[in-house]
Amino acid sequence: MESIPTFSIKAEPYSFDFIPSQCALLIIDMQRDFLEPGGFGEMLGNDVSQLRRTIKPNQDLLAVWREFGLQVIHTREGHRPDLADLPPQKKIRGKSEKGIGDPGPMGRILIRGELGHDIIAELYPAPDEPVIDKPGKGAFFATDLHAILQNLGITQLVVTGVTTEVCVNTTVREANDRGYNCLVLSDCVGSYFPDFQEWGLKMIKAQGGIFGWVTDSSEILAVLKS
Ligand code: C5J
Repeated sequence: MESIPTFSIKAEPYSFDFIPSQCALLIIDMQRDFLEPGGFGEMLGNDVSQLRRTIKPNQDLLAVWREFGLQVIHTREGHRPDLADLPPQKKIRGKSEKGIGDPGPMGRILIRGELGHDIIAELYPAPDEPVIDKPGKGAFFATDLHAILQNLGITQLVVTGVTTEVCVNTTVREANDRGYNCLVLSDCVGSYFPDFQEWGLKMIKAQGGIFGWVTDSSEILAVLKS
């Protein structure tokens, strides 16, 4: 029987067995409203520079990933224009003056089809890269992500995007429960809050990798380029 090419990547809590043919790069919610100055995230008082530092490492990784013809999948958090998939409690939580569905700086806030909901130009999906529109924080809830991964024969995910403690952590936990091995890249995920960034990563790799592995993009790029 032919063996499947597997490469060891330095990671925490121990090395990750990277199988390129069974691995997808999952880029979470790199949307204008979360990352761009003047967007919804900044309107809420968040420091978008904490997220913007992830753009360049994601771009570099994506370029190499595409060069090797490996699988890429993007996600976007957002809702139907008629708000039928928006839980009322998600709409009112936070008690902010403007919330999901209201007119925002880049169109209706977190509504599919609006400018602010779309992915930033620097990481814009290629036509053959699936984009998962998710109504929740986790990319598996109420989406066809699991079916797509199964059809592609994917068993492991390299996870990047924003925000570390919210949509990245929720997705990694959902993936873990569905049997996927997740490698999270610390320089390619971001939080508005530096301590949540630190603890969000610690929670993934704690207890022998209870939800997955953590490394940075230089480790995987070194293997891909070697
Ligand atoms: C948030 C996300 N933070 N993509 N969304 O509401 O993490």
